[in-house]
Amino acid sequence: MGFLAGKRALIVGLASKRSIAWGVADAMHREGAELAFTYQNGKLGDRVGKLAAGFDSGINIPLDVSSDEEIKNVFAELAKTWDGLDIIVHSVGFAPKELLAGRYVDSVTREGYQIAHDISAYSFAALARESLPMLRSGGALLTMTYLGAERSIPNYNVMGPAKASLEANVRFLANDLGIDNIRVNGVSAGPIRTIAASGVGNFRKLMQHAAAGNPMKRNVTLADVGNASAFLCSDLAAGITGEILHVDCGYSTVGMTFAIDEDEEVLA
Ligand code: NAD
Ligand code: 0WE
Repeated sequence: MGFLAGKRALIVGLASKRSIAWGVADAMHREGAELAFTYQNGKLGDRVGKLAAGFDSGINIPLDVSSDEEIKNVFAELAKTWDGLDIIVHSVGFAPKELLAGRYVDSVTREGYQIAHDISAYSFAALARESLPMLRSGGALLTMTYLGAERSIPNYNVMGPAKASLEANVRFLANDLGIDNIRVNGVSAGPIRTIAASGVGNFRKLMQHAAAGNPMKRNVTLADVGNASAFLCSDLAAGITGEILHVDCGYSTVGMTFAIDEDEEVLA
């Protein structure tokens, strides 16, 4: 029996087979969780529906997290088939494309700042609030974050402050919901080539830099992130809340790296 047997999970942020949400759904499905999905818009509805079917799920609900009504509606819809919910995976992030280029100081605007924080950070708190009536004891909320929350990363720009806000949301929600035996955590993933990443210039170079600069000399995989996420949402992690778990092949733990094969006498 899988370590998520008997758990019901809502997955928010599935767009393709390359989505981090797909890696999480795959690991959770393998470990015996029952899954439900949301899709951002009509264009994605059919695609997400087919992916959901691949995970033995017939639940696929529209959700644009910029809409209060749609956030409320998700749980009204879910309550028609499920009498309770154990897990929410929030795997959503967005900033207007123009803000993810050039210098932060030049690109940031009031409207772009608001959109990035609304979609990428507030939406996690809003989902938590609206899900409370159906969330069961032993449940867990999980979100996906990135090192740009903690350190400046070229071009990540306004998403850095948005992820910092998201990570603070993890800690504040964890404090509120702990008494109800509901845990709240984040996974800080290393770079993965997803749809969100493919819109970013020079992402290949960033991936190479990340692999060369971490102890394992490789990039993280959807399975790496999915397995850690499944663990955090399971009873195996019953004592872990308010935490950001780095799944980045150790990139964030090193202070300096030397290139392999070069400068042999320095390494020796
Ligand atoms: P993705 O494009 O597959 O997923 C992003 C999802 O966000 C999509 O499903 C999209 O529909 C959804 N979304 C965007 N705006 C929305 C809105 N208004 N309402 C509802 N949904 C909306 O890309 P991904 O890389 O899997 O991104 C998932 C999460 O992982 C994001 O929070 C991202 O910041 C985070 N993350 C990604 C990486 C990476 O390198 N890919 C690394 C660390 C963290
Ligand atoms: O969080 C992300 C991606 C976030 C993202 C991506 C896009 C592209 C398309 C948010 N909004 C948009 N808006 C769009 O219009 N990551 C962690 C992946 C990522 O994005 C970067 C990175 C990394 C890593 C952007 C610049 C530098 C590094």
